[in-house]
Formats: sequence, C-alpha cells, structure tokens
Amino acid sequence: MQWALMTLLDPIYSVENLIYIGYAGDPSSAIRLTRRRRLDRKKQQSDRNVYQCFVFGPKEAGKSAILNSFIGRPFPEEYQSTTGDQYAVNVVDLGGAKKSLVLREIPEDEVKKLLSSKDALADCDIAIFVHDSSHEASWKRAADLLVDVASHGEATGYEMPCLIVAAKDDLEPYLTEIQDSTRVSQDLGIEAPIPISTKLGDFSNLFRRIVNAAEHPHLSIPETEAGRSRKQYHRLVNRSLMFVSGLKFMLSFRTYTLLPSCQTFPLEEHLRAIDFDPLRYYLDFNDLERSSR
Ligand SMILES: Nc1nc2c(ncn2[C@@H]2O[C@H](COP(=O)(O)OP(=O)(O)OP(=O)(O)O)[C@@H](O)[C@H]2O)c(=O)[nH]1
Ligand SMILES: [Mg+2]
Repeated sequence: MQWALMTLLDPIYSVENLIYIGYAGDPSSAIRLTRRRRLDRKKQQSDRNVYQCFVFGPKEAGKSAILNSFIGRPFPEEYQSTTGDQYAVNVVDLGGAKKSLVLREIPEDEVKKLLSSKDALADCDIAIFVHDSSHEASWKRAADLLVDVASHGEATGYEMPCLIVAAKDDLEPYLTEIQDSTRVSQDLGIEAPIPISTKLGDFSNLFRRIVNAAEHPHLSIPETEAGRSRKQYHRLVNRSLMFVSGLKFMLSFRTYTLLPSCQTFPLEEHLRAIDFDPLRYYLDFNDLERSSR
C-alpha cells in the first residue's frame, strides 16, 4: 500500500527507489501508466487499481476522523486541526475485486491555493465533501466548496465524480439539513448525501461507494449553472455550424441542378468556391440562377 501511495504521488522517486534496492527486472515494468480520466469518462469505465479521493470540507467537519478510521485508528475525541496534506491509504474489497484507495484531506484554508493551479484536479479521481450535519454553517461552507471545485473541474476539463457526506449522524441534525443537502445534490445531478457517524463506526458503505463512483467516472459529475450554460452555448454553436453546412450543401446542389445541361460546372468546384457565409451562398445562388437564365 505504501508502494501504491508513493508511486501515485511521485512515480519517478518510486522507480529510483526500486533501482536502489536492486530490483532485478525492468523498473519501468513495475509501474503501470493508466489512460487519462477524460478518456475513461468517454469509455464510461476506469480500469485503474489505485484511486485517489480528495476529501474537502470545512474545519471540524470530521474529515480527519474519516481518514483515521479508514486505516483502523481509534476515533479521536479531541479535536486537532489539520495543517498541510494528510493521506490515508487502504485496500477496499468490492466483493472479489480489490482496489487501493488513497484519501487525501484538503484543509479548508488550502482550497484556494490548490485551485489556483490549472492542473489542481488532475490527480483527483473522485472528491467527497464532508460537513457536520448538526451545523448549518458547516453545510453551507461545504456546498460552496463543492460548487467552487466543480466549477474548477468544468473550466479545466478535469471533471470528476463527487459525493456529499453528511458526517456526525449521531448528533441532532440542524432543522433543514436533509432538505438542504438533498436539494443541492439534485440540482447538481449527483447522488443523495451519505449520512455517516465515524464515532459510532457507521459508514453506510462509504469507502465502497467512493471506489464504485471512481470506477464510473462519467456518473455523479456535478453540473453547475455556469457549466450548464457553457454546454448549452457550445450545443447552440455546433447546431448553427451544422445548419450552415447543411445550407451550403443544399444551395450548392440546387445551383448545380439549375445550370443548363450544356454548361459544365462541376459540383466539387462550386463547393470549393463558396465558404461558410450564408449571405454569400444566397448571392452566389442568385448570381448563378440569373446567369443560367
Ligand atoms: N459526535 C461526533 N463527533 C465527530 C464525528 N466525527 C468527528 N467528530 C469530532 O469532530 C471534531 C472534528 O473532527 P476532525 O475529524 O478533526 O475534523 P476535520 O474536518 O479534520 O477538521 P480540520 O482538520 O480542522 O479541517 C473532533 O472533535 C471529532 O472528535 C462523529 O461522527 N460524531
Ligand atoms: Mg483534519
């Protein structure tokens, strides 16, 4: 597992270490390069064996408690704020297939710095957004983080599946917790929030659900308002281009049929002569129609 984590974080260092300890085979055969997530999304499946999950959430949401329990550490009653990156790695059994899962806690204060880089989410196969379900402010902050991260993914092409985790389910939830978080998950088109209590050891299959979502990289991808408008705009532009191309073909064909049979004017030549401007097609068409009379 340490090898999996080290290779994921620093593959060159990993290979150097292999050579150093006297690995007999070809060191490059010891690591496997997987295809880009964008391609995985197109193929609608991922064949990776190691997944990295970014754990976002406001301070005191319960992120470290999740990481600790993932590696079998006892529940920490005393709160100690995390500074810097913290990782936890373990194997998740999916009923036969075993996958390594790396959880990386991203402290709230470091999100801004992380997202200042264009490739910030390149290594993130899946992200979870943890909030303390007994505090409204914690949920609001987690929802803002989710929109920020999802927007960054949409803008950079590194979209990934996201899950909402409602932590501290053993405490009384704030009044409209379930409605609020369910509504946001529906608006963004992702799975309903997952309630867990790390204190009681009740995880609602969280780790399996994380791996399962990572294995289906085309699902559970949040779609923000901005992302939706951008997609609609691209769709509109594509449709207009298709319309203009269709128009070009139709007009060219009609022009050709209108020419007297004695005139030799190959269709290919005419297609080459006109460009994408519909107004010009109209003029071309009229000129040729007139000249053919
Ligand atoms: N009752 C209850 N308390 C929890 C649970 N999970 C975490 N806590 C408590 O919540 C506090 C914060 O937990 P952490 O896991 O340190 O929170 P964090 O999100 O890592 O906080 P930062 O590192 O500051 O960002 C600690 O006092 C934990 O004991 C839970 O499931 N139930
Ligand atoms: Mg922490």
